[in-house]
Amino acid sequence: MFVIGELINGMYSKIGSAIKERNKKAIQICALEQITCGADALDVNCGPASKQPLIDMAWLVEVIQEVTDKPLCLDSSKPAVIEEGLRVAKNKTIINSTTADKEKLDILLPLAKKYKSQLIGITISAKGIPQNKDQRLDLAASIIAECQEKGFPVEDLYLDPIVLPVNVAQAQMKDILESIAEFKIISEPGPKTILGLSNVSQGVFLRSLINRTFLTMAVAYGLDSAILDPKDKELMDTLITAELILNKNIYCDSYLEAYRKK
Ligand code: THG
Repeated sequence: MFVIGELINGMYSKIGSAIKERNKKAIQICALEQITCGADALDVNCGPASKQPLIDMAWLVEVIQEVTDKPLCLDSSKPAVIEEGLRVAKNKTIINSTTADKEKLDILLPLAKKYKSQLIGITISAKGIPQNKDQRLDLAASIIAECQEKGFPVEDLYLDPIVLPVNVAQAQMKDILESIAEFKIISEPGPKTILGLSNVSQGVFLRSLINRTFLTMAVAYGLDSAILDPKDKELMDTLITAELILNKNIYCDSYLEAYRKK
């Protein structure tokens, strides 16, 4: 599982103020802590309250890459903000994200090619959030078709079925899980799959339990990558154990420890 740490997000009040006050240390500590806990890459999102998102994104990328060369997942709904991140990034990048809308793909696919970035496609369109698996598959197929048309390698595409909070969309959880398996067989070669795990428990009690249960199920459906809180130790232990059971890492008595040292 390719783990993307979610904590550098202006949505968290501590990070929001660190961005505003240009508190470089706080961002760098947050980056390094997530990596120590097992993050393979870091999501970078200046948050909904940012008044100068282009400048904030460039600052975040520069500050983070002073302390790590892990890939950066540039998270914004505004293509100009993503481009600013791509422009200053020395590390590998993942664009987070394009929707299935042609206008968005027309901007972000050429950018991904120009900067040799990977790309996350979320199965959402101007028509709104999908309500079932068929709608998710239709949107996924149109993103893949657009990649093929524009010569962007589908292996560098991550498709995201869009996870909704379980208390608002309980009846859709099974569709979301099945979408993960079905996205991968739309094309040959197929895309990778990803999701924003913490969405599932937003506004819900027992968040950590819900997160780790959902992640375990998603792993069984073949999930490749997740944006999550790597500082949640029980979540990371559950992930490593789920992968052990699916024969994705070698068994030994001290497998948790062995995996962390890898
Ligand atoms: N897909 C993709 N990218 C994404 C998401 C996704 N990026 C953003 C988000 N979803 C993933 N990241 C988070 C980060 C934080 C939370 C949820 C998802 C979260 N935050 C607390 C809350 O809202 O309750 C904030 C608490 C606080 O303020 O301290 O839950 O789905 N491609």
